[in-house]
Amino acid sequence: MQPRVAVIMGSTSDWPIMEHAVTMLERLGVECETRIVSAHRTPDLLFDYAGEAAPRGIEVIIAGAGGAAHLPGMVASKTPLPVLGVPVESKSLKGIDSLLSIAQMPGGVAVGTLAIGKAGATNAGLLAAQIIATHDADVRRAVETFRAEQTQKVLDTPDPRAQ
Ligand code: RP5
Repeated sequence: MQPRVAVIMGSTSDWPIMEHAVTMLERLGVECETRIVSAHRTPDLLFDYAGEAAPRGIEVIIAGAGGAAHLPGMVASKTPLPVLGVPVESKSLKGIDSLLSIAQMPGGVAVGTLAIGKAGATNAGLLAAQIIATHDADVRRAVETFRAEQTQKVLDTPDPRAQ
């Protein structure tokens, strides 16, 4: 199957967070590919990968990185595709550095910045599916079903002591 979403990250150390984006995409039936692409360690690969993503049929790029998290912004500078940035928690600054590095883009080059860590990766997968759902009825139904089930789960267990 042709992957529609690329889930990329700066290091294998980002995978325990970024796998939550993949889990959500799989749950919603959206094909994705995963790659290590580092802004600092493999800059030429970054440029090639970002430039070739749209011609290969990728529709959304999710990019996760920590610390001096330049990957999402640099990818966005080389592609017209929507780029969703996931700040990965760093050891020294708990991901605040990652968040600010990803969010503070100059006007004219957009990165949609998610929350730090697992929730951000999960929501990047969900948001990528919602972007695709604007022109794909199957993915739209999958998103609607996921949301309805999530709502019902909360309504079914109103007492926290019963969980
Ligand atoms: C960033 O540096 C990566 O995205 C990762 O979050 C961070 C640390 O990388 P490693 O030293 O663990 O490979 O580029």
